[in-house]
Amino acid sequence: MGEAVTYCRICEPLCGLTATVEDGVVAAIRADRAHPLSRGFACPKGIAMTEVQNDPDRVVRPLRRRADGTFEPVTWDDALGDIAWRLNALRREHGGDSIGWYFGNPATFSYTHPLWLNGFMRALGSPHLYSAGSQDTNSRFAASALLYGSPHLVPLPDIERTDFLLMLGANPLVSHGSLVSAPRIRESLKGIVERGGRVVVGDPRRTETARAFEHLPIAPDGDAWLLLSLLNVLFHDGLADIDSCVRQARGLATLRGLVRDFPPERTAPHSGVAPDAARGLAHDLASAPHAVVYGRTGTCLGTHATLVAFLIDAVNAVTGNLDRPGGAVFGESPLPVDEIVKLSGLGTYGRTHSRIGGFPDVLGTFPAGIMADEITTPGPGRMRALIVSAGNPVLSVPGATALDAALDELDLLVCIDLYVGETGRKADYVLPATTFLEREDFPLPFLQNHLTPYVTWTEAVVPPRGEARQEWEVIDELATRMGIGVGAFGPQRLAHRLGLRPSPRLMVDALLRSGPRGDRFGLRPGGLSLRKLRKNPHGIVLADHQPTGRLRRRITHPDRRVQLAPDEIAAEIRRLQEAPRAPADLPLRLIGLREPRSHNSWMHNAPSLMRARRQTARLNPRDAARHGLEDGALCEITSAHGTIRLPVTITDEITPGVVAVPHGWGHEGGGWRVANANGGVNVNVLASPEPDDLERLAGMARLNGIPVKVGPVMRESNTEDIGSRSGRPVTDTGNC
Ligand SMILES: Nc1nc2c(c(=O)[nH]1)N[C@H]1C(S)=C(S)[C@@H](COP(=O)(O)OP(=O)(O)OC[C@H]3O[C@@H](n4cnc5c(=O)[nH]c(N)nc54)[C@H](O)[C@@H]3O)O[C@H]1N2
Ligand SMILES: Nc1nc2c(c(=O)[nH]1)N[C@H]1C(S)=C(S)[C@@H](COP(=O)(O)OP(=O)(O)OC[C@H]3O[C@@H](n4cnc5c(=O)[nH]c(N)nc54)[C@H](O)[C@@H]3O)O[C@H]1N2
Ligand code: SF4
Ligand SMILES: [Mo]
Repeated sequence: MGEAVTYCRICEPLCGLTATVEDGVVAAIRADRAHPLSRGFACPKGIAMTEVQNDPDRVVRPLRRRADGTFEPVTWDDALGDIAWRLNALRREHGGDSIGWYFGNPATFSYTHPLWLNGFMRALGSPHLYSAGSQDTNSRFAASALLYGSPHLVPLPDIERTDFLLMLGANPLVSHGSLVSAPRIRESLKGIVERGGRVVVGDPRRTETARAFEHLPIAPDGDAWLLLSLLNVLFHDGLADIDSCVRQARGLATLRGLVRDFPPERTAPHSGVAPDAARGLAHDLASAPHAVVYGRTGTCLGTHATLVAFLIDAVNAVTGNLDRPGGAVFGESPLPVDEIVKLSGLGTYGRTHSRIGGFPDVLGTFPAGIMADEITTPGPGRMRALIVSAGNPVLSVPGATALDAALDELDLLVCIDLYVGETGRKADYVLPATTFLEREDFPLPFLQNHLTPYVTWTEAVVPPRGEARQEWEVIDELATRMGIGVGAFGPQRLAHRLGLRPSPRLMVDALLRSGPRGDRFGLRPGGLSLRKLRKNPHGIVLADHQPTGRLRRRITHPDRRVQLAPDEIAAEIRRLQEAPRAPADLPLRLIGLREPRSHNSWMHNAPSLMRARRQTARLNPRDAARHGLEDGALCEITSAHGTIRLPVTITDEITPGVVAVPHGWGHEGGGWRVANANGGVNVNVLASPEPDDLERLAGMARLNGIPVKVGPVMRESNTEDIGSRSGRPVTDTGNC
């Protein structure tokens, strides 16, 4: 029996874990008390990773789908041989751009997986790269590209030093923080109040976080209006930090003009925030010694997500809080990230546009919401094969019904996953991936998100179960069989084709050593190297806080100034005002919510997380009464695109006019038996499958603020039950 120190890769704080290993098997996971940041904290999901690791339902051998829909085990050699042959046949006949890849959220927690798949797609010359980003953060990256020239320059809320945090559409007491890595974030937030400061939580639901601090109820999709009104008041009442803006930015006068027509009286009907409250908020933000606005998924999944992300930074800039301690700070990585992004050409926004819908790429990816149309629309560049790694788009993207159907039209679907899930059950092959406990790792994309600069390295805790392989190994082998070179850089691809393969860990070592804190290969003793990280298994804290005052050097616009009034944003503000009203027969707005014991769609097979739980729709008492619903009754929720049925939970935590339903439920994957048995429905059948309904600037899925109606289920019939269970639209719904 032994103990291995590692870190959790389920969500962004990356808490330290200690695994007890018996005979090469993980027997238990505990929080790592010696981790300098998480200091003995781990949530139930992290602990339950033991159950995922040892799950009898896990895929541990390559599987091939038989004609009857069941799966049979095959060898890696057979699977990869056939996949390579079929992909090459498609390339010959239709070109490399007939092959697509969707990578899901867990992919970004591996230091190798995203790099290798990017290299593979580049080698194919295919633009069909999709990710969970268009359901998550791409609006943030697009806004950063407009503001700073670099999509990867994402500001962090400096919650350790701020006096006033306005948090929009985030629930860190459940999510544990996103686009900011801060283990023990609850304590950090409490610290603001203990210092005499305030935390205001703008959310349509009185969430766990809102309850712990001050709740500002806001209308779904109302954030752009609220932020425009805050800017309006800041300018109108002479609260703008003009000196700071003049030093840092350009376009201030234009921005001022753009927000002139948005006094709080005008925005209140849209934002749901009373004029006095909006005014007070603007004054409080301006007068706090250090203040910051931070927005997360609740602000990213609406109609104007990029505009909202942009306005958040604009408020931070105009109050003089951008790139300041206690404001919005730009994290630095111990790797030369800016240089890597520049050299690899990975930091793109709008360099190419999608075949369907003409959407700009964000970091080389197109919106996942167009995948169904890319598969079904004939013509050059039609997507005919799709590889899905660490993703479950059938449950996670908008217009789930359309995607589910479109997958049947593919010539080849391959999933690299831990389970046969709802997407995998449609696949020709499901290839077994290692869990994070079975791979070495380095928190590459999160290094600059740590509020307390920190770096770590972990070795694999146990060997892969069965025949599971790491994604990069699968990609490498597939590329070799296809006769293409893998690599983000041209020379790397050439080297790969010539059989030269520096190991990923060698790559990390070289980047660390040559990075800003590196040992420069011995020239700077005590500097970072992989060897040093391996000697410090709990990781190394690099500084107390992220540095500030260096933004100018990192902005890549030619004038090195924050652009406060790009044309795209002016156009988006016009579109906001022209947005059509929701149909009168769909009077409620649907939003999502995350639960402490779920993780998107993939932890529902862990028995300890599923005890006494079911998916319900949360509704305000007023709306429940109005629509004839009692607590626990089955209700029907209908949008313009589909219908689902769920039991109702009546709670005054929901703002009137809003329904909240968690996503990630509705399992009917071939493999996960516990998940399948727990019922629930796929809420994303209610979201629009139409590319025209995606947000314009980043192709963001509109998963929050969907117009719906709610009513009791009056009549039962078997077909309708199957429809709701599988998340397919129920056709006969005439009882709402
Ligand atoms: N309505 C609504 N929809 C949403 C959201 C919402 O708030 N509301 N949120 C969106 C967000 S933020 C996200 S990130 C997406 C997530 O969307 P996806 O990433 O598409 O879906 P997940 O449910 O995270 O599925 C992850 C898959 O990866 C597998 N997996 C886990 N670990 C590994 C690994 O190490 N390697 C491999 N190869 N596979 C692994 C799991 O078994 C699972 O099948 O959902 C989005 N969808
Ligand atoms: N337990 C758990 N933790 C997770 C996950 C999980 O599934 N479960 N998923 C992980 C992932 S992939 C991500 S991306 C992060 C997300 O991290 P967060 O964004 O912090 O988490 P959410 O709970 O989605 O918070 C979004 C909030 O926005 C609110 N909201 C909805 N619509 C609007 C709106 O129009 N305006 C405003 N202002 N608010 C709105 C919702 O009520 C919700 O409280 O969480 C991560 N952590
Ligand atoms: S909070 Fe996230 S990173 Fe920490 S233990 Fe839980 S799942 Fe893992
Ligand atoms: Mo996410």
